[in-house]
Amino acid sequence: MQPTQRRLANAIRALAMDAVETANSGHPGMPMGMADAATALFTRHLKFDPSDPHWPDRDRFVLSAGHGSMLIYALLYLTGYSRPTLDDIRNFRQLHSPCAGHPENFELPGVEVTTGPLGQGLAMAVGMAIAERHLNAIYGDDLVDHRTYVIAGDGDLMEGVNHEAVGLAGHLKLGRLIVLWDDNRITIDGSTDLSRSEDVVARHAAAGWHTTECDGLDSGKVSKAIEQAIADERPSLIRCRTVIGYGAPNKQGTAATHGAALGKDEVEAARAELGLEPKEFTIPEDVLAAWREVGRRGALDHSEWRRRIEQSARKDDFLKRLSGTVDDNWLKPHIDSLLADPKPVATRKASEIALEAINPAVPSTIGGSADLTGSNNTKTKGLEPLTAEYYAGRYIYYGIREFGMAAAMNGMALHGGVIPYGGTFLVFTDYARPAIRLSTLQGAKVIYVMTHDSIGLGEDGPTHQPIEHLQSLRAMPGIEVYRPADAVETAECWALALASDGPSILALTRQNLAPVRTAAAKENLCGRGAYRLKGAGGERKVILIATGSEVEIALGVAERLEEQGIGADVVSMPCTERFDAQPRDYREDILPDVSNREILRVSIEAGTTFGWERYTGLQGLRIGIDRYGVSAPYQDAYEYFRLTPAAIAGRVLAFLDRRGIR
Ligand SMILES: Cc1ncc(C[n+]2csc(CCOP(=O)(O)OP(=O)(O)O)c2C)c(N)n1
Ligand SMILES: [Mg+2]
Repeated sequence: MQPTQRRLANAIRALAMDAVETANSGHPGMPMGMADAATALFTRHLKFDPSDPHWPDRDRFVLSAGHGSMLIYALLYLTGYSRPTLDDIRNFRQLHSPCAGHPENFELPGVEVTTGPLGQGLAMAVGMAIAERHLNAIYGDDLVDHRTYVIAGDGDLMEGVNHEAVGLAGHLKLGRLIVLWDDNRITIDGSTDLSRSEDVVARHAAAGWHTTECDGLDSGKVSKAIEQAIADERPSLIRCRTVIGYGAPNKQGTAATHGAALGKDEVEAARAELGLEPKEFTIPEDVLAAWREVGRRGALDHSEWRRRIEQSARKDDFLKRLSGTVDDNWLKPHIDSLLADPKPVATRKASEIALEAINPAVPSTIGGSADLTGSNNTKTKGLEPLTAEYYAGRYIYYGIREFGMAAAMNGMALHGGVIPYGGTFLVFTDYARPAIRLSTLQGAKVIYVMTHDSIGLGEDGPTHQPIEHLQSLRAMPGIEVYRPADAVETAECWALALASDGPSILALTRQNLAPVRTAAAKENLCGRGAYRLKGAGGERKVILIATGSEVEIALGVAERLEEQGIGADVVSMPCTERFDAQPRDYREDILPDVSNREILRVSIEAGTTFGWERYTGLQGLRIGIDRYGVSAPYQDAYEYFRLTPAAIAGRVLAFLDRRGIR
């Protein structure tokens, strides 16, 4: 006789309880409360094949309530993924166990996304559902036909990003997105009555979602609700009424089960209550066998898909696209055309011109903007909007949803087959920052097109003028921040971002910049992160290090210094992270020994000077802005902050005099 669904679910409860107890850390409540719902999903609906976790047409499962990580670890183990092993689970939350505190996409192939920061899993799932419909529109049902399932807690639905994600999903009618809400009415502080009185279901309905409710502790009822959700064309919210920590007789239904081990006595009591094996980490043979059988079932769908792709005329195209490799044959002709006709251009415009070459050559790009399309210059001529009526479109109007956009882009990138890029003002990376951080942690290939990158945006004033943003983004591990100085550098940076495995940020100007790169180069110079744009005429006394719009200014400063007989290099540094990764002799050549007091190093960037000591040395001079900006035409703002060639040259000369170098 087959074990009941409840016994299958109890295997999840047992593993969650034991792992948290052993680690004396973690969250047993959510996995225990949602075990039946997860069992319904995994045994009856989810399309997956543990023998090939990367099968492109698998359903995506996102545990948005990432604190309940033991739920997914238990499911992956039970259904027969090669990892985690039972030993991995025994080592839950310990150093080097893939069963990390929160699910990490880079630790276990069955974990699609990194979750834990509440709200973002669901918001990423929206991006996955967009990518699925987009690829379906291009390649058809034979190759792309899957769903995205989410388990979300009260916290996921309270976070602000949820409103952005739900609004976007409803607008785009993402019917392949199905969210199971763990409605246990408990969060860390206690009852949700403490902090929430909105009607969550009505809010989703108002956003164009299909909604339904069920007893989340009855897997048969959850399964029926999932069937209804599948049948409905809208995105679905299934309100699963559950009890947190279900099965722990004295603690269930309370916040005590949320984030701490149950304790020995309570675990024993739960074992008795649920009829579990007396020994920890022990799953009855018939239960494990039944779970493994569930895991094997997906092989059939998978082999049928394989047969279809083998017969498909689009096979090579599809697989190449999913591999993420990108042609860069657009780059050279594009740069040649820029060099043939040099003219002043804002780098945001240069980015658009580059995209005019990129988008036809790289069909996997999906552009977009958080309601600043005309300012971010993200939409090229050929791009049709991606809408509920036309998923094949390659441009998304995200609305004023920076965080939602960034999270959706993470989901798209992790889904695979698309390369998302999206724009807003650089200052509003603050609104998107938690998702940018998850791009870096997950290695998601997302390209952030962040325009209006300094006081150079002018009249919009201090609320819109980034000051600390560039340096704070550079401080984030795992992302390349590019600040190109002209159209050629912009094209080079785009090529680097497209070739990267991870996320990139392009910081681009609103104001026009004169071309600084006027001759063809043998290599992508921005690839070095920093390079000598102009060598000193006379004996080198000064190295001017500048980025983006300040490179042109640095050239003006150098001219004035040379007139005074002071040799000055100008180093353009579009990407500090790349420069730091260069071999030592290259770095030494560009920026010789910091302690060399005979050569003054000067950084010039229209933003905080914080951190530039790294390249100027403490003895160097750092030119920047260490306060908020001003509302004024940009030339006046530059004058006001003394970021002009004349003013900076004056400061450099005075500095040299003080140091006795001149
Ligand atoms: C953005 C964010 N803020 C705070 C936390 C810390 N945190 C983890 S779980 C949790 C409570 C979530 O409540 P709920 O989603 O209802 O989960 P349950 O207690 O029901 O398992 C909080 C505040 C977090 N992980 N992410
Ligand atoms: Mg809750």
